[in-house]
Amino acid sequence: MYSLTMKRSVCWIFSYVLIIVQFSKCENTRLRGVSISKQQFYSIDPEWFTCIDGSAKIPFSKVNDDYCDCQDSSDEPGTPACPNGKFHCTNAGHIPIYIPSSRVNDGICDCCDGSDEYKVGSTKCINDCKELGRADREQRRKDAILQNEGFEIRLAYIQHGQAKQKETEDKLSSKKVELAEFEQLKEGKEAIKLAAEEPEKKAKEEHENKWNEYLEEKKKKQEEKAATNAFNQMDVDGDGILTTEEIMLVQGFDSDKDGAVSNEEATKVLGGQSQVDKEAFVTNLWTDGELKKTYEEINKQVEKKQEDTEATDAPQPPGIEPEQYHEEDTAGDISEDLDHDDYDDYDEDYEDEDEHDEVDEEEHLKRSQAVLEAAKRRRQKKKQAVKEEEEEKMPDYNENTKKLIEIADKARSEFDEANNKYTGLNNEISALEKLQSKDFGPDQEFAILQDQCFEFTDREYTYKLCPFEKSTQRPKNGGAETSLGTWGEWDGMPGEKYTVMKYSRGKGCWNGPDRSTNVKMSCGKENKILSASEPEKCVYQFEFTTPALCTTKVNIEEHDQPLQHGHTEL
Ligand code: MAN
Repeated sequence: MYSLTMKRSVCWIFSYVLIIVQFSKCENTRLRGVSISKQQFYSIDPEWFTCIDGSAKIPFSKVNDDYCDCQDSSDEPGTPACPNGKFHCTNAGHIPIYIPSSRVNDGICDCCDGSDEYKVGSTKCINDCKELGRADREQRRKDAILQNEGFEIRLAYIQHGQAKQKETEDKLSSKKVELAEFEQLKEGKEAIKLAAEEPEKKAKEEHENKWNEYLEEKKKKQEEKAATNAFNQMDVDGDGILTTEEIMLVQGFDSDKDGAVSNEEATKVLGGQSQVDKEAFVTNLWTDGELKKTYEEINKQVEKKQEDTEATDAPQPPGIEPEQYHEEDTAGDISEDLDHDDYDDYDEDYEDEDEHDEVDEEEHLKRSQAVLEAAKRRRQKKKQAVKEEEEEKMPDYNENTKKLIEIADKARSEFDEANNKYTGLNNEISALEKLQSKDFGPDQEFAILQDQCFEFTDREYTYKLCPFEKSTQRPKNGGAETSLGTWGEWDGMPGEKYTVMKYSRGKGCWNGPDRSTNVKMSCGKENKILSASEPEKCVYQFEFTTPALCTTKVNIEEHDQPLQHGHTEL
């Protein structure tokens, strides 16, 4: 038993030594600057070498003799002799690479094993491939762990996204059912509303018509009153007949402004007649012709004159002499402004010149003031009365109409409520449909990013990305946000569609395009903006990592192994 084990061990050791010897031999015979995979071209004939492209056949001694013979540079893999030559660094323990053969023996260490600087007396390079390889493997291991963590997160994202998608679908179909129900309800409420509004409208119209009739009647009466007053005012002899002679006394009818009212002018005022009675005046002349307008104009002027007179503190008899007024004159228009009371006072004061002389100046002034103030008060009172009359409000509706309004109000508010709910539901459906139309990736893995925003701040700006919504920029030290685009589409190369997001139609750039953003996405354990830049004016680029793109699970053990020769050959 013992001897058998011993024998086996000796055999193993022997084989191992043999392998090492063989490998060393192989390494020893490997030509400088040639990779294992290309070694075969140099081992065919020990005497002759055929250029790899077949362009020439040269004695083997001319290989690596620092003179370029082959067009494809294959005779000088280990020297800088050929212009396009490539030198292979074995870099045992790390990653083998090719370097341009011009870098061989140039005094700079390019290969981590130092094999590119072999000339005697040239730079001494240290071989740090093992350390670099170890660090590289460590880094790759870490990356792989992160990628695997990202992969697990991605699975959770997929679950979340698919659940969300289902939730949206379910919500949408139940909202649609609800909408159909509400549509019916809304239509029912609308019919009730219309039915209730019909009698309400009728009753209100009836009430309002009555009110308007009343107003019209009132207006008519006012007009008649104004006409009667005007008539009485001008009918100075009070005989109930207005003659051209009487009209000629009213200065305001002097239409050609020649200083006197002519017979023609007066006749025209009376509608071509020489006289009219009160009834004809009130019912026809006043309302038909220009008379009313002219008369009102005269009144205005009188009123203005009166005010001017008050302002200069000197009561003057206006356009028509006080004695011309008839007793019947009671309200409105000229008569109001030229109120008898004023003129009674005025007359009393001025009746007897001698007496007047005796009135002391101060007393006279006081009386004048009192007259003016009384007139002013009366005018204000009149204006107030007119205003109140104009503002007379329509009386409340009767009880029956009020009841109908109440019923219609209730029907309206119930319809409004149903209608608002219907509109609200419609909006919810539109929002859900919009959400559903967004492409959250083949497995819904990007859905998680919706409703989240990410920021990145550089020297000048804070950039914000709200995936599937918008991209913005705002000055770091405060100021308004500028749109760098709203969600457009996935814009990756064919086969990599989901690696670039495009946001377009942002704020217009002065002398440039509308701002837009491309988001380059890659696998990472976190959702994060790594960088933001503006490679072209108003075209922005973000680098963004997300677990949603960690699509493969890596075998961590593989990362502990040095990379195989040829793995990264150029
Ligand atoms: C702002 C920013 C910049 C942009 C210029 C273009 O300053 O949006 O990113 O380059 O406008 O005028």
